[in-house]
Amino acid sequence: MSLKNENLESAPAHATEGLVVAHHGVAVKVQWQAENIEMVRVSRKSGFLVGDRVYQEDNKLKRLQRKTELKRATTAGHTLSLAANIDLVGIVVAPKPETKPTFVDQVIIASQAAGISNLLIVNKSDLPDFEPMILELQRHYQDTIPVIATCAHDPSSLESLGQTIAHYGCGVFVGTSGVGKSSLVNALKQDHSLEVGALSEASGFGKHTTTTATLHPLRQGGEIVDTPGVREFIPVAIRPQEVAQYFPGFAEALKEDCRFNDCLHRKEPQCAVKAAVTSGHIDPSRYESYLSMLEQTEKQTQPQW
Ligand SMILES: Nc1nc2c(ncn2[C@@H]2O[C@H](COP(=O)(O)OP(=O)(O)OP(=O)(O)O)[C@@H](O)[C@H]2O)c(=O)[nH]1
Ligand SMILES: [Mg+2]
Ligand SMILES: [Zn+2]
Repeated sequence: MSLKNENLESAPAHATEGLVVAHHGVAVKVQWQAENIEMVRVSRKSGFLVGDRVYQEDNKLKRLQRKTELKRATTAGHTLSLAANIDLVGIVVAPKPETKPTFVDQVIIASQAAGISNLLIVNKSDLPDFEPMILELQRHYQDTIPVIATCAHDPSSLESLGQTIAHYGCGVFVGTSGVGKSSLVNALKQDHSLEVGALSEASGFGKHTTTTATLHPLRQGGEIVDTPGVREFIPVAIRPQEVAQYFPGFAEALKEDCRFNDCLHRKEPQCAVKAAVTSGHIDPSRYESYLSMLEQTEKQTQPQW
């Protein structure tokens, strides 16, 4: 399997362009035209991703240049690529199950670093604890990214979500297992093609129902990629200095200069970020989240012995 032409921007004139809509290890599902979907065998290490634009040449599948690539690191330090050519990452959270507090910040930083826009989707608006949750998230994030309320069981609540995805092009849903990613995709497609799983009665968490990423064209326009649930989304290849640059809610404070150019906004004197915390412009809990992301990033960038 050769990927030599991966810096081509469009398929050669003699070839038809397709889109990878699912990945099954030794084969990828390619959508060539509206109705023509085909499984194409590939080697396990071929590196194709859902969202890749591809064409066939000499009986081989080749991919075109990627506009973006969304990646995360595992806690063990491996890099996992989730999808290619994504324009919008929809971070899905819900009152139940809970999402790890730093998750939203992790995804925003990883997306920003990859040049991809974000949207925060607060799902399960029908649950009783929804209102205080969305108010808190709006307070923290709405100056940085749009925050929208949805109920996957109420199609009328999904209009703005569908329009936003269509406006951007290709979206992806990421979030903890059980928050309703597949339910939202089903509702947007107005079918029940994706499996949905009830939360575990014992633990209250999701049961990791979705096990592989799949891409779905939407009737309103655009496409959406459903992904398996993850608890962590550790950004890959980010320098510690970039954490503050991408951290949601820090932009205003960073318009002022810190004393040191390479300030990490931790213990350094005359720091614009710490001044904003003291004056109440940055919430102390947001600053704590920043410090934990900074620490995680430093661990990542240190050589592993
Ligand atoms: N009350 C309520 N339940 C919802 C809503 N959206 C999804 N659910 C339920 O939440 C549970 C999990 O939904 P899924 O769509 O499987 O969640 P997921 O995020 O795809 O989970 P994984 O595939 O495990 O990552 C199911 O029981 C859904 O019916 C909603 O808006 N309101
Ligand atoms: Mg799912
Ligand atoms: Zn500083």
